[in-house]
Amino acid sequence: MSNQRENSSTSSEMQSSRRNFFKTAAVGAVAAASALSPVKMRADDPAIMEEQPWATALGDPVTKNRYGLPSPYEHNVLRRNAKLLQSGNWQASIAMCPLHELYGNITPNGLFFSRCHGGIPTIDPNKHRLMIHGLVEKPIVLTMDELKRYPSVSRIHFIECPANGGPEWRGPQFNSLQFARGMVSCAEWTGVYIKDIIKDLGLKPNAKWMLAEGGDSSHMGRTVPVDKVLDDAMIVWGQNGEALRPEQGYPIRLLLPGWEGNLCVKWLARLEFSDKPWYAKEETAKYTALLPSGKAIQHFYPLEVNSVITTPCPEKPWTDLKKGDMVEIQGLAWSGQGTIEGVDISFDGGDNWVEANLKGLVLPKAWTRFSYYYKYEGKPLLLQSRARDDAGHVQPTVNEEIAAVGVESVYHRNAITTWEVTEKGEVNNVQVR
Ligand SMILES: Nc1nc2c(c(=O)[nH]1)N[C@H]1C(S)=C(S)[C@@H](COP(=O)(O)O)O[C@H]1N2
Ligand SMILES: [Mo]
Repeated sequence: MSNQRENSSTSSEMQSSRRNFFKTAAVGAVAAASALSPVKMRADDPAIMEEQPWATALGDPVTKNRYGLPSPYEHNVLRRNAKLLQSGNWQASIAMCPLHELYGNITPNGLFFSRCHGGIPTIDPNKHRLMIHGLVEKPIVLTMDELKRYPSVSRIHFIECPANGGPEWRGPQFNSLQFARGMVSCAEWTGVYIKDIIKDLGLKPNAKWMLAEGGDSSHMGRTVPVDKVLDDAMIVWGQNGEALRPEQGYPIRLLLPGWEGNLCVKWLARLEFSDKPWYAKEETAKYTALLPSGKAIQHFYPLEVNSVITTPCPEKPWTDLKKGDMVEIQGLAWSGQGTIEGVDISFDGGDNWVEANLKGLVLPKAWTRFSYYYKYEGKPLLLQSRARDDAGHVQPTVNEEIAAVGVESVYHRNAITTWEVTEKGEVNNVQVR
């Protein structure tokens, strides 16, 4: 009944009901019940007292966008590219995810970070094949339709480039969340577990490694231990309910949940099983961690527990807040080695900690959103988040991380990030050791 009344009410009825609301509402009671303090009853606000143009004329036809687009008012919500991270040209480059503009735990496909070594190919799925060969009993070449006949699963996982945060080993380089931390995103992936394909093909006992190769100009040959492949590696074709985007590897990519993003070979064309890691045989690239001793850790695949506060951040400061305002601190936490168990927040650069709430889904090897309701006091802060996972890992301080691995490595940086909040509410990327 009440729905029907709403639907049939005329705009003048609606306007008069708004006026009545201002006559009868007990301002004090509303303010007390609200998280916003104090609420201003904007009886003189034309945005509520007058009809807006979009309420008095028909809108666009439903056929306007066959594939929908965000509101034009969201035009600033974009992936962005940093010169510092550009390796020669914009084909071998990276588009960073605007972490500060996201809600929940899923990255919309148009904003998913994208790292490419040879540009984004436009692959005709009818001409794309997946070859699986090497130390298998029955080598096979699959069309995309054949691949999709395997029983599919959908799983939510983040992908992170191990170079995320890599420019900042010696100190902050970007006064920006997007540029400092935007090489990570999270999606629901649909595809098939490789172990289910392997059941058909039969793996030879001496198969210890799998080479994955892409169909793009960089081929991105990567080699991974077979244990991981038989655990949870997937070949995926779906991303958040639609086909993979070209930037993410259309028509198919390899997904190694929780492991370095570079291993998740896009535009996947070939899997070859072998008794040796490929870089022992050829010059196939690999990512390693260079230690202060000059030695390097060679096998370094799973990503560590990590987190960052997304509001506030340099792009979303607290300059509009007044003393006493309640405000939600939010951020994202993830671990390649398990499920996020908790996130602590510090306001004083790590001396004291309070526990944040985990919001929404809390899944293994997936983004987990955390939240803390805070009364803004207009004083300077050193704001930090510290995530813990169920494998017992805790994010290190900058000093702890440097003591363990030095500063020569580009990859796997997961030390605690610090946002300096000034008296005016501006937010800066600083380093607290
Ligand atoms: N074929 C191919 N696969 C690739 C790459 C590439 O350039 N070519 N880049 C890799 C790197 S370094 C990363 S971090 C991830 C990034 O995945 P995304 O672009 O979907 O974010 O893809 C990996 N897979
Ligand atoms: Mo990467």
